[in-house]
Amino acid sequence: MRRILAVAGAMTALMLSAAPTLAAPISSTGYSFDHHADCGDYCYYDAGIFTPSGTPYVSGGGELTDGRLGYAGWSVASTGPTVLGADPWVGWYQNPVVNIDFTFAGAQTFDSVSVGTTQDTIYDVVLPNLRVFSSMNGVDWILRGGLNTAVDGANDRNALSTAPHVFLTISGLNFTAPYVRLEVSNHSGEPHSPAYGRFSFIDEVRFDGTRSTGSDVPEPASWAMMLVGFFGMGALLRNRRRLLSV
Ligand SMILES: [Ca+2]
Ligand SMILES: [Ca+2]
Repeated sequence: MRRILAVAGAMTALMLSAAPTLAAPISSTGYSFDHHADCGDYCYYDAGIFTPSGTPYVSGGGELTDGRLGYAGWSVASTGPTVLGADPWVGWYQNPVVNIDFTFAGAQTFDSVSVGTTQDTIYDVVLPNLRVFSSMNGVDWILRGGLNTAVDGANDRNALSTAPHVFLTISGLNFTAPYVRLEVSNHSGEPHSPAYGRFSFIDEVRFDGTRSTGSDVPEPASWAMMLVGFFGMGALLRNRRRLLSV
């Protein structure tokens, strides 16, 4: 009987190790922010699609999660015809603090948030400050982490550079929620040129953590292990019966 219990215990351990979670990038189901098409003069809309040269941007949204990146030089078009090279970027300066609220398919466990951004000069496009909040209902928000960037000319990249830009990563988050807010703050309190504020430019927001598969039903591999376990127990019982009959 002790051996049967041992087999059952091993099965349980295997089932637990096959829990329906996966360490991976986490995709949002959508996001919203109030200034996606209202970012002031020299606005770099969240167009979501390329627009042919000479036509206005279309406010379609989606650029922050489309996997398409700009270059370190924001003025370089990534591919295709664009009104401005900055097309892959979402940017603004007349709104010093912008909240971007992401929605997920149920509560997910987040480890880090990474934000693609760039800087040309400290009086123009500047690396933003970031904060991450979570919410269970999309209304009440809890601060989970953040980082302040130095306003430093050492971060400058040529506006025509085709090198990769930086990702600012807020790590060690470890919270579980269906809503995540990214607050982007553009150093507006710092001295800046009177003609332009300091722009914040973002081209992509990435989330990493432990993604729920959204199901408690055992996966095929788990079923296979259970069957192996049952057959193993059956074999043990048959052996016991044979021993008892002898
Ligand atoms: Ca993008
Ligand atoms: Ca854009």
